[in-house]
Amino acid sequence: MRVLGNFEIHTATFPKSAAATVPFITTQFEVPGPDTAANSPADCAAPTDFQIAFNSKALRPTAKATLTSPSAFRNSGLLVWGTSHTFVAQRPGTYRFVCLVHGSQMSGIIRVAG
Ligand SMILES: [Cu+2]
Repeated sequence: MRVLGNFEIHTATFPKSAAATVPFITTQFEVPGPDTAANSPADCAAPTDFQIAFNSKALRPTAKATLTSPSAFRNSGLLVWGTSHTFVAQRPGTYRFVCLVHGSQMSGIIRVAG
């Protein structure tokens, strides 16, 4: 399965449930070292240190692009115009994927026959 970038940004991410566990955008409080989670500027000692950031787990492709289990996390990373990502199905099953940018409304199913 090859997914192509187009005029918007997308990801192709397995499984579909990743839409609930891997946010595309995260919010945080800038501190020395790893930043800490914050829901709003009010959570920060200095409100100007509140940040909205892209989640690197959503942006980067996974090292493996093989579909071996419907529950295994596989991610194309960010797809933009002119880019593509290829997944290789290695085991039969029903694989549900989602776009982490657009959420569960942008999803699909691949059925791999045995
Ligand atoms: Cu999308």
